[in-house]
Amino acid sequence: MTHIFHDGQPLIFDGGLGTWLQAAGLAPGERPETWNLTRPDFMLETHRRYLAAGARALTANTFGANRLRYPRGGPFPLEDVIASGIAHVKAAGAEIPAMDIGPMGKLLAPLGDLDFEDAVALYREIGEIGADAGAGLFIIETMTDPMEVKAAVLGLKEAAPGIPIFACFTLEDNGRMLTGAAPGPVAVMLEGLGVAAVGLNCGAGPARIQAALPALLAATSLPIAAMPNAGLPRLRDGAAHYALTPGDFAAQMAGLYAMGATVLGGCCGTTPEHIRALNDAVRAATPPPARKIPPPCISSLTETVTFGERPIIIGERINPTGKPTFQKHLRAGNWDYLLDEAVSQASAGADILDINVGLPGLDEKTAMLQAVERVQRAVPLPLQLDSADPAVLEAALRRCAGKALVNSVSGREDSMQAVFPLIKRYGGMAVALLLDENGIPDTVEGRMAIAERIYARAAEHGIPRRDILIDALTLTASAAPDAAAVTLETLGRIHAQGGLTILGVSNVSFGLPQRDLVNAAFFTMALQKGLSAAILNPKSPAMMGALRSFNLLHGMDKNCKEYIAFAENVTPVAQAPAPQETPNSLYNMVLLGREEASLQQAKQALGTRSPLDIIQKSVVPALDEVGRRFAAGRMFLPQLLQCAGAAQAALGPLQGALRQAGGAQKSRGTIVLATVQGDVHDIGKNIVRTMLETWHFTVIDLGKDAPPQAVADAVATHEAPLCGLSALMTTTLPAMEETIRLVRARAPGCKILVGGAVLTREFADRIGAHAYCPDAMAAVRAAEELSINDH
Ligand code: B1M
Repeated sequence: MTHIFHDGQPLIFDGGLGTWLQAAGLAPGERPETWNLTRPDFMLETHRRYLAAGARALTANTFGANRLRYPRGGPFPLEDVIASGIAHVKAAGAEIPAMDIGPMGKLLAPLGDLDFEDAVALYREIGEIGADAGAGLFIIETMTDPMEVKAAVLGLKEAAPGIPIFACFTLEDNGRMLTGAAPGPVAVMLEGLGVAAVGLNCGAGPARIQAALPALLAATSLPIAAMPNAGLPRLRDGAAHYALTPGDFAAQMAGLYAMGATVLGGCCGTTPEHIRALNDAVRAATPPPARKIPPPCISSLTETVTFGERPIIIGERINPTGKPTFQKHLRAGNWDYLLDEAVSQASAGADILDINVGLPGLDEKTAMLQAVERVQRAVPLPLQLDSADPAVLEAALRRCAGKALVNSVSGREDSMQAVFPLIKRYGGMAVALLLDENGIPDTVEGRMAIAERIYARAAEHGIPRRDILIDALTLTASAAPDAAAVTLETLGRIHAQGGLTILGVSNVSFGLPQRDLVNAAFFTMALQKGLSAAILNPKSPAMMGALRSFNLLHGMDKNCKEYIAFAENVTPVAQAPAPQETPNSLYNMVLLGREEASLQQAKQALGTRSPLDIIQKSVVPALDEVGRRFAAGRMFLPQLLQCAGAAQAALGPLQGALRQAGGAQKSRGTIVLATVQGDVHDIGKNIVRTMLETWHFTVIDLGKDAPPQAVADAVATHEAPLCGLSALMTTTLPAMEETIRLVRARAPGCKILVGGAVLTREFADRIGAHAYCPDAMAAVRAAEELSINDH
């Protein structure tokens, strides 16, 4: 990386390209990257101006160049667009010719329909083209979903492992990414994935980046990039104007440099003049203070867990070994059971959750992927991925949202050869068991020798000691009375050498009565020897009592706050956050995101209540509460998705019952129904569909995110007298207006019904709808009235 970073020097990038091209006459709808082919002289001149302004790295005009936007057989071949873009920055004399890589423009599943591995393949393809064309650096920019950044990094690494990657993302007003992810934990994940720099770009300007910078600087030792817009855009004469002059921009950027951002450039609205001023200001500034190396850590997308500061608790309960009920639910695909374990361990104080789904006869890889995806949606904690099969570990590491703990590697050569490359490729910390081809040594010396071998082999794979947690192995005390002493002595020695340690505690008491008593004593002894992390049942009051007491006695619990809070709430099984209504009601199950339980509750409720009553009084209020918690920042997108899944599970039997009640009858007319473009909310629209079908309308359902033209075409093709549109977000109301405009132009006789939480009657009137429907029943009444009036 020496050719990219000059010691102690800031690395200056260029500024905005998209806005620069717009100012030069890029037409609405015209793809900026096509100018690489149609306006090569202009592009060359642009890059030269940025070079003259002091940029060492020039970004090729390739931000949106991907297969989704440049399909095969189109007028501009993707290969040519990218290759010419990179050729221009090279011809302009770039010291670092960087290939610019933006989001695919489609949301990843489950929010959108782009599969994670398909996204990896799309990025791999452009990485290969870029590498062939001579890119010296990949810069990923303007990402809003951390999983898309992960897909991009994996794809680019697979395409060209030798080309360094910078990964930049954009924050919302609340300082988080669109999906609720926080910058620090995301940076931890990206450092684990092996990028060369992380940072922030685009957004509202340098001030927004300044607010997030301390969290980034504390989370990673990587160079930090800051490439903001020239402030907020204001619309003047139909064009965007950016608030910051070159001088203002440069002054604010010098402030970011002083804080520690050393990769600097501009995004929308910045020009060669902004970069010149930035270059001058930064060169005149005092270099930032030396960075601190953050402690070893893993992360989810919202939380970071560090090792070596205080004991860390890893919940052991998601593991079917010896648990017949868990095994039964796992085989039946009843994920609620597993999610209950996840939530209850989190609320009992676990810092990390172990996930093990190995069961004879079960497809472990598929089950692991399901478990990982579901657990990380339900709880914000980082994960410990636990499998004896490296292929299962690899699949889980690809999908894991964050940087995981990998359980486990041992001193066996085959284990180290299989697991260390995975940790290097995907990031992670390792649980390393002190056993080898000859089994578990009886002596401390024997175990220490394996530890040294593990450290050495890890280093050969580029994994430092600090990323390894040594497990000195807990044996059963009743069978081997001296074993606990050997384990504790080994643990103490590793700790004395500055190494991190971990133990699965419960095995020590196997075969004894009142196991928790022995476990808690052993755990306390291990803590005293310097144990960094324990895998145990956090729902056991004895174990958590031992931990809280230990922390208190070691001065790690200011004012005894944690101990007192724990002591006040000692219950055998910690409860998940308490929702309202009676325990287990449908409302609660939707609020907790339990799919299977919601389904069962809905079926049960049908015994005593009408389907419509259940929808209106239980499902919709639960989703409203979810919406309130989301708006208040108490729930994030993964939980929102989980709750939406539970609501949909409940709606299955309810909609079935509604249809049955309707019976068979001749159609009362055709209605084209859709959620408008840009909007993926379809729960309400689906209820409206069922209700209309129940009342014997024929529904042509165009689904969600429906382009205005597609709706107008469907109305015309089916000669539909009615059209129903749903929109749930303020940002998608313009799409509703546009759809109505097209439908009315195409089929003037068609009557349009609209609904969705953000709509008002006034707005519906203003955009030319014929009926505003606050709920699904209103949609039926409106459809009846409008078709009668039509006749
Ligand atoms: Co999101 N979401 N969501 N969301 N989501 C809202 C709508 C939000 C209000 C939450 C909040 O912040 N409080 C907010 C919008 C804010 C705004 O613009 N004012 C929001 C946001 C911001 C987002 C994202 C941008 C979050 C993000 O990514 N950061 C993202 C958007 C992605 C996109 O669309 N491009 C997003 C994503 C999602 C999920 C995918 C996770 C999920 C949707 C899953 C799905 O639908 N398949 C989801 C959910 C579940 C919600 C809430 C919690 C619930 C929506 C719902 O299903 N309600 C919602 C908060 C809320 O509304 N309280 C929220 C129940 C449903 C039965 O009601 O759809 O209103 P509703 O339908 C009713 C009536 O309105 C009427 O009849 C229905 C039945 O009575 N009706 C019609 C609806 N359409 C009709 C059409 C008709 C007639 C009647 O004629 C044709």
